[in-house]
Amino acid sequence: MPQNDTGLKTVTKPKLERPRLYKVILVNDDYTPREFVTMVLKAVFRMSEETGYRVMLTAHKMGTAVVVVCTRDIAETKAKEATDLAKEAGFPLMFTTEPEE
Ligand code: TYC
Repeated sequence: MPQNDTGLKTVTKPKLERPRLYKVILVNDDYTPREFVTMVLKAVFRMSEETGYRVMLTAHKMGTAVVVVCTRDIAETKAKEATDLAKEAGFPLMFTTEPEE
């Protein structure tokens, strides 16, 4: 056991950091129909009609809305899945991710 000049033994406790969490962000645009945005929120993020509509409306009014907070891996997968669904349907709808402070 190492000793410092106090003569006391020093014990180092390994500190495990919590994994950083990421936000999935819904971005407003002028072209994607409201119903389509709500449908994607229901399909990809398992939201109810009411919650999906409310989140869609928040992005529509504020420019962006936080959809969910989760691990980086899940956030990136879901954001891509949702953005790809829109792309396939010919809409510019975008979901992005960013780390939580
Ligand atoms: N602004 C779109 C419209 O008026 C609807 C919309 C809402 C699009 C939210 C994207 O993230 C969005 N048709």
